[in-house]
Amino acid sequence: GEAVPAAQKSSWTSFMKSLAGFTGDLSAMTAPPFILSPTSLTEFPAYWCERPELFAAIADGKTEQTRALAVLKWFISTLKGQYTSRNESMGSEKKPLNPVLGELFYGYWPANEARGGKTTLVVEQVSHHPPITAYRIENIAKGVILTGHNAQKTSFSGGSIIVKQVGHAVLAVSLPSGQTEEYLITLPRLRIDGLWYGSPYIELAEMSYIQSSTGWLSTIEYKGKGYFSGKSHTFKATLTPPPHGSSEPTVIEGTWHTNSKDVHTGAVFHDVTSPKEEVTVAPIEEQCEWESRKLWFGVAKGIREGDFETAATFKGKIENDQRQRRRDEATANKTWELKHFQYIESDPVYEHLGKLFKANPPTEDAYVYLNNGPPS
Ligand code: 0T9
Repeated sequence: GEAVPAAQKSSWTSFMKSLAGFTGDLSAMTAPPFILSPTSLTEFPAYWCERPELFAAIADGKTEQTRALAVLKWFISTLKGQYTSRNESMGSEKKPLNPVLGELFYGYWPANEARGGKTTLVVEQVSHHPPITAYRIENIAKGVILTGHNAQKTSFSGGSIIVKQVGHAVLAVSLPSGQTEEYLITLPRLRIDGLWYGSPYIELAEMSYIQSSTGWLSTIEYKGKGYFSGKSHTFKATLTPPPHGSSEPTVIEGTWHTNSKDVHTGAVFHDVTSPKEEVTVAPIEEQCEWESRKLWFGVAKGIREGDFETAATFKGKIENDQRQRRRDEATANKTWELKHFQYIESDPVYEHLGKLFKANPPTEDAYVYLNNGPPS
């Protein structure tokens, strides 16, 4: 294919061959230099809040229904960033840096009223093998909080990588009444296509759900080219009222990377054609050793400048350091301690809200936030 540099053609072909029949941890596989991204997966949770005004606006909904719609609108509006932004910034999907255990990513969105006020982000790599990333996003003034974790199960089929996302997120809104409303968010399946040409891109498939503690449920169905609209990145979302109520469902249709409409009224629902606001991060000099951009600095610089030897040298150092730490822990009969999260085997919110829409699996583990992020 054209996207593969001539000198890396054979290494891309062998990478593709090793993908066939592959199941397990894709992130640990060595890939040819042209497909490497200088960004670590610990940065990805920032995609949840690149339109922080939509996140904040959830608190302004006057009814259970309007808040459920605001959650759906915010969620749909994150998809463009989550799943197409590497294509926009780097020409195709790329292989992110595989975070080390304990890697951190701190960021915030400034206290700008037009963007909903100050919002903060805390991310921690809570497992290396398999990779699991936990995150917390808070707009304290608005009382809107998102807590979640992400892992992936990957397989290869029909020339595409199929990614099942493992993990979930819980969005909590504190209401003026003193009550807290919760939303359980599940994640869509991904297909990574375009691999043979060396220009991978993501399409979303199947369904994801947003179940509110009020009973309102959003069911989001994803289709790509050749399905019901023939267009890429198509979705249909249905917000269903709680059973036994008198409200009507709302149906939204559109493409998640552009805009969508309420099918009955024709009103615009979401529109992500306006500029987003990327997360603000402290300058590297002020970061601690575990913060992603500081930790990966040498590797990222090498990748950006096409100096893959330097990138590999720095990567080797990070990996050796990690191996040594694991050996030391084994000798001392200790395990790595998480900094901002505590593991729980079953998330009570998932268990409770998952029942309402028969979530599969019926229970999931989670990482509880310890409320000890950096001062903001
Ligand atoms: C959570 C997101 C996730 C992480 C990435 C599959 C993937 C790692 C996980 C699911 C975010 O909220 C959303 C977006 C992109 C997902 C990544 C895309 C991707 O390719 C990687 C995997 C591990 C690879 O690097 C595959 C090899 C590569 C050669 C294909 C580009």
